[in-house]
Amino acid sequence: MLTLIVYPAAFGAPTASPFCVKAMCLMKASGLAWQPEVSSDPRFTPKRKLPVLSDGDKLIPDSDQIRDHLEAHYGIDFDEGLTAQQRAVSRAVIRMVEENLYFILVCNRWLNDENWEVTRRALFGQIPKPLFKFVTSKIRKQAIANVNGQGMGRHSVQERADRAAKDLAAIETLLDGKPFLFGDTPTAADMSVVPMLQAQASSPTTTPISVLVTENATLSDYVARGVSAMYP
Ligand SMILES: N[C@@H](CCC(=O)N[C@@H](CS)C(=O)NCC(=O)O)C(=O)O
Repeated sequence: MLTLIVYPAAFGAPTASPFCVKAMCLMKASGLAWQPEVSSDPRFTPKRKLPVLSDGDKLIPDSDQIRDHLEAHYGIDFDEGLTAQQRAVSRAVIRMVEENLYFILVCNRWLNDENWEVTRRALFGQIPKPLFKFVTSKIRKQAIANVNGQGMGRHSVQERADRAAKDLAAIETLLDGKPFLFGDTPTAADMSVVPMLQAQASSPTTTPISVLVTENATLSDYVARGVSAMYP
């Protein structure tokens, strides 16, 4: 049995991490027998991140590598029916949400002081009280260093919202009235995009970023449709 190691549920999603949700959607779409295993501690995984897929004696880290593994070893094509052109667009969209929108999400959850109070309780509520503040402050410090190193943390909230708005407009244009990005059926890009938008929309407090999804009927409907069709 395949086992997918993911973070616990939070923010109205089956797991706090959009990459873990994506991997869960891939597992569901694969039709293979699998089970989730919940962990809050990625320190002992191959890349010290989650998700990780356990398949026999192999540990496969990273949602992209999990997709590659499922496609290579189980003959699955998550982009079945797509043209070479659509597959290229799919790849670009996945990179846009995972390498840009994701860091905007991290800033929204971890930099914003009000959101952070909710985030730390949602993600680390199981840490014993005497250690809670110390441990969570240390983790936050690292998260802030990461987004500053990546660059997104150096932008103002408004600058981040302006960037997010352009990515979201591109997604809306691509949807163009279709239920999913490339037609009536979800493909790999939807499995990256929907969890990322759902995470932006379920911001602990209303922010300039969260309203870009919650107040946009096309995107909100798309997220609701994707959650119902793709989430386990
Ligand atoms: N490229 C990876 C990203 C995974 C990722 O960034 N996971 C985050 C949670 S959203 C994580 O485990 N972070 C732990 C850390 O950085 O210490 C993927 O697609 O799986």
